[in-house]
Amino acid sequence: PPAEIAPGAVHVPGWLDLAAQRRLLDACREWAKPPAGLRTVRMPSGGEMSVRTVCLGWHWFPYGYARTVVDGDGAPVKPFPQWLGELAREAVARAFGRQAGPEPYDIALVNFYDAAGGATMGLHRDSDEKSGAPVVSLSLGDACVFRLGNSAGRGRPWRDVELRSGDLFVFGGPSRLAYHGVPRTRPGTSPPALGLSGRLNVTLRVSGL
Ligand code: MD3
Ligand code: FE
Repeated sequence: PPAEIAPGAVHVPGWLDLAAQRRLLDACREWAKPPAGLRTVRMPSGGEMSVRTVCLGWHWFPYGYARTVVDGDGAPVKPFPQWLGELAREAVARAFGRQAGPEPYDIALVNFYDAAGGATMGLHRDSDEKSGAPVVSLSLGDACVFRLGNSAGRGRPWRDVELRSGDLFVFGGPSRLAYHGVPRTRPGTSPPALGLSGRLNVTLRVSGL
């Protein structure tokens, strides 16, 4: 059942069945291929993110959105498929019990957490979108500890939630600008039938651009 973890932040465990997880994983494997495929993001500070990322619809770079891979191979970003937009609207309806607003979902960011490399994501806010529409998150593969903080800063209070393969999380309202991150994954917990080593997270967003 959906659980409201914080105002506007709703967790729906096991929303995607195994067949739906497989379809999404197969699509991610296609999207990962070059050009405009999976890449390592370099921060302005010079450090590299430990997750690897592929973008659809709009290319995210620190810190903004572009139509080409401005900090990589320069290729046009892959298109955002209509079925992902429909999936996002179904996700919002399931989590919030009401229809999503009129703005079309037009960005997908796929993050790959390597099991062996111990990939994590530090606490941050997603503030490069011009729209306040809810962010939809879908998890595949290894479980992880997801940390949901507050919108004032990186400190407490926060809540740690275990995210597993097939889980849906939607972040809207007061949680849209909350700090959040992934302090650890749990290597070896991916469902064997899925055929994925490591963790994938797909976020669906409205650019407002
Ligand atoms: C809360 N991804 O891509 S998903 C990200 O699991 C990101 O890869 C994490 O943070 C991951 O930016 C966490 C959950 C998530 C995504 C977007 C949010 C939580 C959010 C936006 C606003 C508030
Ligand atoms: Fe984020």
